[in-house]
Amino acid sequence: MMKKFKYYKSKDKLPSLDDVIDCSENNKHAVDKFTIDINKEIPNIGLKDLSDWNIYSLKDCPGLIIIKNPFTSLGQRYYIKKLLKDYTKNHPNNLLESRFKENVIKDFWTSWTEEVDQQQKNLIKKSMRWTTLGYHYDWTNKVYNEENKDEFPEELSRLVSVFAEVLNFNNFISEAAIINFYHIGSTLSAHTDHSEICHAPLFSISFGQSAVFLMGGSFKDADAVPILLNSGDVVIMSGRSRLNYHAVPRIFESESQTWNENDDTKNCSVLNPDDLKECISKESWKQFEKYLMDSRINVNVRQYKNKI
Ligand SMILES: O=C(O)CCC(=O)C(=O)O
Repeated sequence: MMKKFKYYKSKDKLPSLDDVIDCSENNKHAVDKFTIDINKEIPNIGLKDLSDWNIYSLKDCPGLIIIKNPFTSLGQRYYIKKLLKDYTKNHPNNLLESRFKENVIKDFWTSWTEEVDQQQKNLIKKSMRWTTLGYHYDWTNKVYNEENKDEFPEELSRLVSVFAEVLNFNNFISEAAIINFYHIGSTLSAHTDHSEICHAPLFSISFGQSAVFLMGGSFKDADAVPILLNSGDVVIMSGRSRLNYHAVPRIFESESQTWNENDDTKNCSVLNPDDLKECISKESWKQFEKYLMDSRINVNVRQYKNKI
């Protein structure tokens, strides 16, 4: 894991991405197609028809499942807006806990969009690293606790329940989430997610620029598999992979901007119309687009306490 982390992180010598697994039919040596019941009914919450979903499991990582971008273009924009604007408001994040506290940071999105000084704008943007939802993670003691929790955002919970149901993880309850904000050049070092009492599958959804995601084993020294993650991709760490080491050594500019392909409202009828308007309007979407130019957002949702 550490050797591969160093290799893909390298700034001096650009790493080759030839060995990075792009989950698709072209990589049959590394992935298996995961079949689902396409006749299941799913709500119109910005997801493609089930018959258009492509899901893979990784031969070398039992329990790891990847849904390749199941979102419609507008569906992606909708959740991007939620993660950047709505879920950063009134939820713990590193800006509120840092030196910005003394300044006039009302909330991350308002501060970033209203700031006129480009340098300050970049500083606010680049300083935002995480927000927590539901049970708030205590980073110092690496625990969750009963006294520090909010109601989990309903729409994010509904989205993850749909993924869980489609994959037959039927009783999943969203109880805690971490939103990670990355920029080109930022990394997340090798770690395991073991603070949850319940080791139900972990759902990790990414938007914006692409990343190399490393999936390792139960020891830090074990080898890791490099996987390409693009905007909209959903990683599910279940079974044996749930407690394995993983890391993000590289963020890089994606080849396509799938969140911009169209603003077709197909399969979006259950989403909030005012929020949708904000994603469709060229004027209001402009700020989100600017943010995404060199950024990646990842939200990973965990069941903390309740046993399946
Ligand atoms: O950004 C990612 O894809 C992974 C995030 C992650 O591993 C975490 O927050 O624990």
